[in-house]
Amino acid sequence: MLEGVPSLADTIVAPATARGEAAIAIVRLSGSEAPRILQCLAPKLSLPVSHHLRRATLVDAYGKPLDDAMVALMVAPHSYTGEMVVELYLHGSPTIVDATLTSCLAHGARLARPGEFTERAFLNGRMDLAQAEAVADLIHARSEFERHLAKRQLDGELSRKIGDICTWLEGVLAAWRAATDFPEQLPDAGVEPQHEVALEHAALAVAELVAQAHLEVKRGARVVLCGAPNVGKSTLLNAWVGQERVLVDESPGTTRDPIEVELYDGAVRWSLWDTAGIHGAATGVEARGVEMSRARIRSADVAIWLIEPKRPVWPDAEVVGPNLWVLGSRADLADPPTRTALALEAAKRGLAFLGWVSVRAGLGIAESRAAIVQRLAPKVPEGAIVVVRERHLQALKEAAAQLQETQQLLQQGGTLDLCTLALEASTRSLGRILGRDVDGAVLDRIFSDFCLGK
Ligand SMILES: Nc1nc2c(ncn2[C@@H]2O[C@H](COP(=O)(O)OP(=O)(O)O)[C@@H](O)[C@H]2O)c(=O)[nH]1
Ligand SMILES: [Mg+2]
Repeated sequence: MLEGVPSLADTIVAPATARGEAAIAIVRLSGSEAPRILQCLAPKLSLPVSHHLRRATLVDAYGKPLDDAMVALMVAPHSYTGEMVVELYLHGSPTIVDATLTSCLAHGARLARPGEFTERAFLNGRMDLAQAEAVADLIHARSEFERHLAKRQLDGELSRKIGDICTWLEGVLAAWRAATDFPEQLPDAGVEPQHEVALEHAALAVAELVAQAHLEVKRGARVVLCGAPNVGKSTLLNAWVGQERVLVDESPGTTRDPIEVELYDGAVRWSLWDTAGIHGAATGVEARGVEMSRARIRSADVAIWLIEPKRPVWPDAEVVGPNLWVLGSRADLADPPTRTALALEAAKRGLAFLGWVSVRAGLGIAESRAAIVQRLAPKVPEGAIVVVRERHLQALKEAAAQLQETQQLLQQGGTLDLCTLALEASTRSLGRILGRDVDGAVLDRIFSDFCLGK
């Protein structure tokens, strides 16, 4: 075996709980040597029955008492990784965890890489790649919606859908291959109406998955607060966040660098950027701030342009677009007719108007935030399968294009060979979502995103 290359034959160990003082800390071992290492750690303990908790006195690498712990053995293949797994439930002290790890290493275990337990679960067929990714999504979920989607993906909802589509396509492929391989035995074989139906079904199912992709669920929608200087952008950001995150001042040009905060509202994760006020007369470092604001607006999912009633500055043509919404700020400075007139003016300019807010008077702060969140919330039909990963969306788009190519070839009377090639490509693209024929570098990238011990 190559030096330094991690091997599936190794027994791996890692803390399964976050580092720090806690009620308990869990250390997990996986691999064929796990039961033996458990016996080294707990010499007085007879080997436990699988999936039963036992109390045990653990000893360190020198045989000295280490901790009074609970331990469990999960006999292969009925474990997370599909291998022999041992879990040690220790008193939650980092020093106990360290001594336990040292002892495991002394008895032949190797420290796991991030995500290596889940990678083994995948390699041992305990879950497919989409499910393994869902494990990471579940752990990183910040909103109830994300958690819900990750759980459904972990339960195999997306995998079953992809598996079904692959099965339809493989049925067609099998018939086409037989017809090309044995033309003399199957003289009439070739493209049959049911094949075209299957392809159409598959194309529709893939298109539906693409249409229901919501990558912003995972990364959060990027929202930018923008407008002229001194309209109350920074004040509003602080009010929404509930603490003084950015500087506010009555002199214009206080905010220069874009500043980001992360917000969570039920199903919606969003990041909010404060930006430098946009105006034509900026020079020097301020002008650079203005350019950064414009760049932020271009890359944002949504831009909220604040206008204030005393000197309303409307967004210029460079920033206006479907993702720019207008919010009235410093509402306390205007009477209701002025506010109504400005709201009408926004409508006349074809701008989506969210309402009025005054941080000073404490008006509309929660409401304006709620209005934004409501518009950001993914519109997902009940029960729809939602794709949240770029990797999945990419593979689905490729599969859709290859399916379309197959259908076009059929219509244009292309040879069965060519149709088969295009259809095979499509099936491979879909299979990659489940981890079929995925190369090691891609796996490394996926699993290195995991935390240690998962
Ligand atoms: N009257 C009034 N003044 C406000 C309100 N919000 C902010 N201001 C003031 O407007 C000035 C500019 O605020 P700031 O948040 O720094 O604006 P920015 O330049 O757009 O970020 C400050 O003096 C704030 O105190 C408000 O709701 N009403
Ligand atoms: Mg500011």
